[in-house]
Amino acid sequence: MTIDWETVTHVTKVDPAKDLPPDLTVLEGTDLILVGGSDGVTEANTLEAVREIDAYRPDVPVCQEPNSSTHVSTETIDAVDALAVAAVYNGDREHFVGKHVDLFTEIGRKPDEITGSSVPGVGGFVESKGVDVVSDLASKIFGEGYVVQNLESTAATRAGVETTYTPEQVAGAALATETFYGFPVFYVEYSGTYGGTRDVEAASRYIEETTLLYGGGIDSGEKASAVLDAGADAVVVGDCFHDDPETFRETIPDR
Ligand code: 1GP
Repeated sequence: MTIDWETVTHVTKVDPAKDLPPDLTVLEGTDLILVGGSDGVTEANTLEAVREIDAYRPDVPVCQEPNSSTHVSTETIDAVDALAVAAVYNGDREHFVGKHVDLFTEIGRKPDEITGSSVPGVGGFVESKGVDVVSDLASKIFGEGYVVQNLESTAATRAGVETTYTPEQVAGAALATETFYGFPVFYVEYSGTYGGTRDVEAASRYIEETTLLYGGGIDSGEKASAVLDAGADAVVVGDCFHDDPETFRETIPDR
């Protein structure tokens, strides 16, 4: 399934290290699922969460958002519609460049597993097949330009974020995403706390083609509406989905 970003206004962030709500009907109305987290995530619990959610909502795209290449396998790639890979502008080098090269290096190795190209004598046939497999895998991946704005969050610690961006810098990162890096998504990340609308307003000035996501502390319809009204294309809701599923329903915009 390809992602039609034009139709996405509500994203659910599922942390595979946490339990899913017992009643998955709360997912009615969400437009896209991102499966990933900062703590306790493994390839196995990612796969389990992806499969459970995909079985319940086969009609919405389910994406893995890995924070390590060790959480990605040929099975997770097969199980998801896409892989969303964060590039953290205000993180350390590892989180803007290093992990991505690791991930693509890992993907470059997968054809050996899939095609058995390490077997001597199969030669060019497998080699060319291998290239196809690599480009198939790689085409499932999209980058997210990220700005992590809550220094207290695990996401900030993990990504080596030591300073937040000013609204002017957020706008600059948004402009760079749209015109220079070309990631399809720009993500204002306040993970765990509500950051208000200031950064979204700043970022939205420069974004036309890029999808602008806001995540962090959305636990009411009012906050979701405020962020969408400020220019976000979609809100991302994580904690509230796991901690208070009934309130989570209110974060899904009426259509
Ligand atoms: C986290 O942006 C998401 O990556 C959602 O944040 O968990 O605070 O809803 P919350």
